[in-house]
Amino acid sequence: MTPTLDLFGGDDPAQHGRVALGPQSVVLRGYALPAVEALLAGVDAVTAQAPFRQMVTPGGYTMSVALTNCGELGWTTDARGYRYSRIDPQTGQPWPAMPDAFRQLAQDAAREAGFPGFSPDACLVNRYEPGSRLSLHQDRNERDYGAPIVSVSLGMPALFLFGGDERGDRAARVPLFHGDVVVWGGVDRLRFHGVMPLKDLPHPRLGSRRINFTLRKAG
Ligand code: MD3
Ligand code: FE
Repeated sequence: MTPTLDLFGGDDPAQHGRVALGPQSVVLRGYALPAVEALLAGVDAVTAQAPFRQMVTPGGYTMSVALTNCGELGWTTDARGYRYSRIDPQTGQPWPAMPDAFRQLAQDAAREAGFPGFSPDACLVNRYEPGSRLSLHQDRNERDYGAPIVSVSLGMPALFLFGGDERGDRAARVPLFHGDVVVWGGVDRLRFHGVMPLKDLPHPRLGSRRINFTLRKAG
């Protein structure tokens, strides 16, 4: 009997819609779907303690994306620069604990992508509304570029821009949908990336919002 070419991973749900973006970055389509309600409960618990807010860049622009953090370390920006901090500058309190559902999903996805033993200490939660965008940037505020970054997309779809190691490199456009998880590491860790202005395509569960959270080893 001739085996069928296993283009789509057959019956293994872990292989469902796996799209390579680079040598060491992969989209796991719908990987977060079974955990969505637990993840949204986590977002609500975090934002009850540390509300979404729009921060100002060192260049003086107010970001169109609103953000908050959970975990030991949180990413912030102000007129003095970008950095990770243990204290939320808005509340003066430590950032809320990282929900177990976030940590577990990130660990599983990282292992799936070839990064076993991922133990994040920081989670940046971004909230997009129609028109919100993120211009091309690198994530360079983490101490150790050896650890991957795991990103989880919920709500409205976004067109993600995935560039190269230099700002001017041509960027691929990759749609990211509700429930998609992306893992970025190794040689892809410092690639420029961004998000195109969001269209208003209301999502049945989240309305005119997109939530993206990224789990990182920052310290
Ligand atoms: C590629 N967030 O928070 S997640 C960010 O959809 C950020 O909110 C975007 O970029 C968002 O910094 C994209 C995907 C992502 C995160 C980190 C990366 C892609 C990455 C680091 C290196 C290369
Ligand atoms: Fe980024």
